Amino acid sequence: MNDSKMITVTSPLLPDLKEFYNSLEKIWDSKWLTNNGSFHQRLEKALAEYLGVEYISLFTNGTLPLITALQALGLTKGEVITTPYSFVATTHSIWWNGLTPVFVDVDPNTGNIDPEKIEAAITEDTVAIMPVHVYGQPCDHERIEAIAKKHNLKVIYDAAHAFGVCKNGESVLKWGDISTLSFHATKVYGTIEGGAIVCRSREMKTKIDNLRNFGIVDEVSVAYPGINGKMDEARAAFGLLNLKQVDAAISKRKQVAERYRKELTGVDGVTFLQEETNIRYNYGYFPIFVNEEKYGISRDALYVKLKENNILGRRYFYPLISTFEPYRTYFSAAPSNLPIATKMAEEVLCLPIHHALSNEEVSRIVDIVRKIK
Ligand code: T4K
Repeated sequence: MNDSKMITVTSPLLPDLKEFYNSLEKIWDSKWLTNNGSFHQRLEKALAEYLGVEYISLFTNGTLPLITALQALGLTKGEVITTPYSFVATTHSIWWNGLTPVFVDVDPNTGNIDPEKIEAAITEDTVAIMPVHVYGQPCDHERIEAIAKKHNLKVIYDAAHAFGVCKNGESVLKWGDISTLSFHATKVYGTIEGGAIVCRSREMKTKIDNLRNFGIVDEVSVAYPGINGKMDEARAAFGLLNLKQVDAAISKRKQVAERYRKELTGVDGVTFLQEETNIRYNYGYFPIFVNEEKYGISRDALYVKLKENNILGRRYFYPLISTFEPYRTYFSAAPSNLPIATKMAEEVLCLPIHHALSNEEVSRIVDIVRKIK
């Protein structure tokens, strides 16, 4: 291990401490700490505006929105088609609702569920599709939603990585029946822990807001077996301050991504996902794919080499969800059913990317990947 400064895959976006302290003073003065307080209300409004969506409900993390989305759509029995190439929370949310996850392989160009393969996985028990905009790469929503319409299925997008992502000027959060977000500290935009649901109607938002608060409708009625998913005032205040600097953070991330693309193009055995000009990305992740035969060493060997140089890349998303203990015996989890996802998981390495990464740090990373050091 050398003694250079540690570089992590991401770094949290932190508001100015004095400004955060001022917000905390206001919360202290008001003595209103949670349960739809004024900071919470302001953040919901500000986020709806920033993201260009009409109905958004804040949550205490990005996993409860997934669980609650399925509840809100009344899905309590059957199969949900999903991707194995994601963070494990995606599939867990299906399991937590007593539903059966059905894994479908991904498209090698995006890492997202391959619409081409969805129909073959539909049975009479299928009730929904849960795709993920992995790394903030928009899914092929037109084809996914055409299939959903034909088979009368709900579509819930796990948009945990897609904060602010737009295609042809439209927020990807407007797609499907429901989209969910994560505001975890490791994300482009964070509230320490946090998340949200974006839905399509006032009625649905009311239902989601009730589900988020134990299913309570008013002082004397509980309509659903809801959960406690509420975001507190301190985190809402943190989120309001971060909203002021998220555009600058995305610009910095974009510069890092552009340098990686420029300086790693042509490295034999290293590829990355292609960008499209009609998409506004958030540069939350920079995955590279290492072909051992062409690159000369394996992805894991490169991962270790970076680590020895105090650079902590992450193998998002390895291992595949379908290989984890709770899911590996499912019929659809067979590696033969998921060859592309299996290959991507074996080759992927997410390089550090965040707003605070210096040019010198990017050079250190690039030099190692290019085998200059
Ligand atoms: N759906 C998808 C597609 C998701 O990717 C996620 C979460 C969810 C749903 C669920 O959303 P949440 O319920 O989490 O809101 C991280 C995050 O914990 C997780 O939010 C995220 N996806 C997943 C992809 O990554 P780890 O285990 O990789 O995080 P950790 O603690 O190793 O942190 C990575 C690096 O970030 C560290 O090396 C240093 C840096 N870091 C991290 C934290 C927590 C900091 O500098 N400061 C920090 O406070 O899971």
